[in-house]
Amino acid sequence: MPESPEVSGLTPRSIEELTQAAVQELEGLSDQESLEAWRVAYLGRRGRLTLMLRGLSQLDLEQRRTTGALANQAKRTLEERLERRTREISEGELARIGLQDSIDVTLPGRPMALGRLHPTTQILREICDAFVAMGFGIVEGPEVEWDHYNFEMLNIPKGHPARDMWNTLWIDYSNEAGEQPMLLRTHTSPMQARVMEASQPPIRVVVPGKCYRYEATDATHEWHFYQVEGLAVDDGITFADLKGTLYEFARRLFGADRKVRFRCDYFPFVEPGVDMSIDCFACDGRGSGCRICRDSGWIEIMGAGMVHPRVLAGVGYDPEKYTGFAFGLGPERIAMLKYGIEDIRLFYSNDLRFLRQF
Ligand code: FA5
Repeated sequence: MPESPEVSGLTPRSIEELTQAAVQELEGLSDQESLEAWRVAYLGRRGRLTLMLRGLSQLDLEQRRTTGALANQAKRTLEERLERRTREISEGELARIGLQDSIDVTLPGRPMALGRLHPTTQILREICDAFVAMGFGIVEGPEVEWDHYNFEMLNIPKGHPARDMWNTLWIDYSNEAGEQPMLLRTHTSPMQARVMEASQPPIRVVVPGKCYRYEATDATHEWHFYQVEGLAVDDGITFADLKGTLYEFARRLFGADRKVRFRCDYFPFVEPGVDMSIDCFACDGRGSGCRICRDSGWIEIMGAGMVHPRVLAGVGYDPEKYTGFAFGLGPERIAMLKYGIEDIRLFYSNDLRFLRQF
C-alpha cells in the first residue's frame, strides 16, 4: 500500500520538530484569539498533530508502538503548554487593566445610590388615592393654558376684578388675529371646563398638576406649586355631598382627631363658595404669635363650592338638571400640616438634607 504524505512524514524526528515549532509559536502569542487559532491549527479536528496521529494506524506494529507513544506525549505537551500560556495571558491582561485604569479588582463594588420619591409626589399619590377610593378618576391637563379656560370659562371675563385674585405669569404669545392670550395656569380649575366639554355627567375626577403665580414668596406661598382640582357633577348633587366628601378626605389624610373648618369664601366659578382649613400643627390651633398660621390658628388647604350655573351653562350642560361641586387644594400645604414642615420654600430648594427625610 502506498504511504500517504503524512505517514511518510510520521517519524520521531518529525514529531519532535512539530512540537518544537508549535511551542515556539505559542510563546510568541499574546491574546486569547490567537491562542484559539493556534489550538485549531495544531490540536483541532484537522490540526497538524491530529492528522499525524491519524496516520499512526498505517504504520507497522513496531513503528506504531514507539512513534505512537511519542505522538501521544507530544499531544499532552502541547495541551499543557496551551493551558499554561492561556493562564499567563489572562493574568497579564488583568494586571495590565489594573495598572492602566487603576482598578483594584479585589475591592468590593460601590453600592448604587437609591433614589426616592419627592415629598410632593408622595403626598400627591396619597391625596389621589383617598379620592380614588371614593370613586373619583384621575385626569391631567396643560400647564400652559389659554386665558379662555383659566378665566373666561370660569365666569371671570376680561376686566372682571376677580382676575386680581390670581397674580399671573403671561406668555408672550399672539396668533394671527393677535387674540387668545396664554399664561402659565394660575390654578387647576381650567380643567373643570375642559373635562365637562369632553364628557357628560356623571363626572367625578381629580386633577393633580402644577400651577404658577406671580407671587412674593413666604413660608406658605411659592410662585410655583401644585394643586389637586376636584369636580363632581350629576343630577341632584348638593352641598352636603361636598362637605361629606371633604370631611372624609380630611379624615383619611389627617385622622379623625384633626379639626376642620369651613368658611364662606368667594370664587367667581362657584356659588356658594367656601375655604377649608385645618388647625395649625405648629401652635396646635392656639394662634398667638405663630408665624405659620399668622396668628389665626388655622391653615387654609383648599377652596371649594358648588359649580356656578354659568359655568355649567358655558359647557352646554342644563343647570336646571345638573348640579355639582368643585374644590382646589394645595398638596404642599397638606404635606406641611401632615409632616410639620415649617416653610413651603424647602420643597423646591433642592436641599438633600430636607429631601432625604421623606
Ligand atoms: C384657587 O386656586 C381655586 N381655583 C380653588 C377652587 C377650586 C375654588 C374649585 C373653588 C372651586 P386659591 O387661590 O385659594 O383657589 O388656591 C387654592 C389652594 O391652593 C389654597 O388653599 C392653597 O392650599 C394652595 N395655594 C394657593 N396659592 C398658593 C401658593 N402661592 N403657594 C402654595 N400653595 C398655594
